Amino acid sequence: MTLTARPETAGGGFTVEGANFPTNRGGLCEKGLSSAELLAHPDRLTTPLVRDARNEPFREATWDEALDRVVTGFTVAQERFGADAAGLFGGGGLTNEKAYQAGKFVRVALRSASVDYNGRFCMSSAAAASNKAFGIDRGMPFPLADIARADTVMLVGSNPADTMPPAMRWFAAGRERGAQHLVVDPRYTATAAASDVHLQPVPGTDLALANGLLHLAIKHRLVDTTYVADRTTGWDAVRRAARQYWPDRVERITGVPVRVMERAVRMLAESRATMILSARGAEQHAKGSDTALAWINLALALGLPGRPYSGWATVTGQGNGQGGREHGQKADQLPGYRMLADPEARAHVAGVWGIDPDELPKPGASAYEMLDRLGTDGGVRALLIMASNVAVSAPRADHVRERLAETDFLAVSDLFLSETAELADVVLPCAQWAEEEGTMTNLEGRVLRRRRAARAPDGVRSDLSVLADLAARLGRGQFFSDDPETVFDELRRASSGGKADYAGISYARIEAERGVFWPCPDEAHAGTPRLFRERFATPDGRARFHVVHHRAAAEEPDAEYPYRLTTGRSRAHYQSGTQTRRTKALLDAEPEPVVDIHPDLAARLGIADGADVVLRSRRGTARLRARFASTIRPDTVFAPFHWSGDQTVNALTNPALDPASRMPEFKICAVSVEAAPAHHPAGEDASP
Ligand SMILES: Nc1nc2c(c(=O)[nH]1)N[C@H]1C(S)=C(S)[C@@H](COP(=O)(O)OP(=O)(O)OC[C@H]3O[C@@H](n4cnc5c(=O)[nH]c(N)nc54)[C@H](O)[C@@H]3O)O[C@H]1N2
Ligand SMILES: Nc1nc2c(c(=O)[nH]1)N[C@H]1C(S)=C(S)[C@@H](COP(=O)(O)OP(=O)(O)OC[C@H]3O[C@@H](n4cnc5c(=O)[nH]c(N)nc54)[C@H](O)[C@@H]3O)O[C@H]1N2
Ligand SMILES: [Mo]
Repeated sequence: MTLTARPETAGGGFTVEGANFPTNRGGLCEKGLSSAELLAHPDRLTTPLVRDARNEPFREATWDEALDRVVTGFTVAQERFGADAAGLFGGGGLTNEKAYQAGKFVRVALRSASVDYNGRFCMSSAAAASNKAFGIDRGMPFPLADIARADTVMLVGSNPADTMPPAMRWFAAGRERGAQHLVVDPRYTATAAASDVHLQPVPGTDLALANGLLHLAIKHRLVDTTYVADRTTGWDAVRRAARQYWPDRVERITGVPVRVMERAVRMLAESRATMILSARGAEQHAKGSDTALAWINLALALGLPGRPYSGWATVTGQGNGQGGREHGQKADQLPGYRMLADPEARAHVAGVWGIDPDELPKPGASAYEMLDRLGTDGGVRALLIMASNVAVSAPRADHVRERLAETDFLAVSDLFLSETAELADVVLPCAQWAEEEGTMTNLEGRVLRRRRAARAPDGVRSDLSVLADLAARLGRGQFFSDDPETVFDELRRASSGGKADYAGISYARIEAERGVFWPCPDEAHAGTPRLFRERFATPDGRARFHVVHHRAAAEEPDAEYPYRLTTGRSRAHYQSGTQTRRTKALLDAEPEPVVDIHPDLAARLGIADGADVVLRSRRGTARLRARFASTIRPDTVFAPFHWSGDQTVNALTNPALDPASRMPEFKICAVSVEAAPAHHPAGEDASP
């Protein structure tokens, strides 16, 4: 996007316009268009805040005092409880430079294993599946614009009409050419409404559905046997396992009629170019990585990955959701998508960092596991949270807030006093996207420069310089820089030879070429817009099939909690809402969260349209307004997670984790639904 100075508008004289860029062709969604308002929002933090006890109010402090307190918090915890007692929780919204610096800061300055980030809640299941099947995790192995050239596109648990409006032009362009689209979603979403076929499964049954489609593909001889023989391994076991997924059984599990599955498999198999696109609906489950593998199995059996305008891809969420997962802010990972447990990877990165490989810690706990153990024996005691609002966005949020309160020391870096920052001992006011230099890697794997377009308010600092300054105060300043380009050049060396190889990508090249696709191993290399044309990133160059089986959700409905709750996004709001709940136009569009309930279910429960309802799960309650939606399955209710207080939907969600990716089961838990008792002013007796 471009920022243009226009004095008459809100937002400190800036308006945001979509730049005419190949990915979005000048398109922006309303959140992007209104984002300038946040640059000069009266709630922006412009001075560090500290307090001596959690029950005291914050007072303003100098940066010196605030950073000294963070260092003392870390040091005291480490002296008492060991190196891993100090940690950092990062974010997929951070630039590549900051994500890289965050991981390095924990390993080199704190010498701790305790670092992970909110991308664990976002991309980890798809990432685990891609790595297993293709040997690499780049969300889209082809440019976004290729969507317009595909003849059949199936979207599994993805609602781009609300979550990626600028990308919809590529879907629309495809449909104008005659492409057919299928949507798999328990709700009839805006995306489903624009498609040809809607499959409406019970939440948490996508794995069985994919295996059922594979069964039908085998039965109707639609498998691309030449491709399977030439480009894959593991097919025989998967073919045998698919026998168990005969159509009637799959209809019983998923609720998708056999005739709809029959139609879907023909559409996928009998088109010249077919894409299967996955997103959080299929992935945020305790079996999310196996579910992604099931869809990859289907794509491989049909011979899609590596074919023109074909393949399997996952639609990455956050601003830097792709780059954020490549540079080492993940508990088990080093820059360049190297693995921390791999001796060669440790030697390479330690060499670039100028330390002994033995100084590098072992892999640490994943995001939810870190939060769950805060303040306990063996857990993190002093934590810095950078770019995530976990008090709202983490599963089982009431428990997470309790754990945050149990830390010995908590620091939060944010633009606003988020619900998480409210719990801290020290709050660091940071610069935001338009106010600093850095790179981001978009959902296609294209590395882009984000230029500084506005002056940061006086008093705020960039996360990059905060981390460098903290390292200096910890006596490790010689290893860190606060200059984005210097950090990026070091990142290039650290990533060199790794899977996400940025070695050939410089600031100058990104500028001149309007972005460069990784892998790009040297300056002479053109970058890689399309992966898998000749080989996959596995040692033998072949993609791998994996046998995966359906199982129940970690929590299925029962007598006490009879309905399924699934959660996700609404169009006008972003994530934990810290930013969009402060934007007038967006708040006007959607002032409060609603829970979508089928009118038949509402009638049975005596709930009126627009009435307040209380949702209850084994972990907590939330109070939301009912919205009748005949577009949702009657056994399922849906709520967005963008609000806080007694509207915190994550008070309900289940932190059951996927064994491979450590992704929590955001997309399904069992709840009860009842009409809310009327609100009574405080102090008044509510009894009749
Ligand atoms: N407006 C808006 N846009 C956003 C964001 C935002 O907060 N607001 N966040 C960004 C981020 S970080 C992300 S990760 C992306 C996410 O983008 P999406 O994945 O498109 O968004 P979600 O709403 O989380 O989930 C998509 C769909 O999954 C469906 N679903 C729920 N359970 C299941 C299931 O078991 N199976 C299937 N097949 N579908 C299911 C939901 O009904 C929902 O329509 O959006 C990005 N864009
Ligand atoms: N129930 C349920 N819960 C979910 C999901 C779901 O579908 N259902 N989706 C999950 C997903 S996919 C995601 S990505 C997470 C997102 O949830 P969060 O991790 O909470 O993400 P944000 O709300 O984007 O929080 C980012 C915070 O960082 C601040 N910030 C923005 N830019 C910067 C910066 O440059 N530096 C610093 N220091 N701060 C910055 C913002 O003001 C905001 O307070 O939520 C997850 N939670
Ligand atoms: Mo996300």
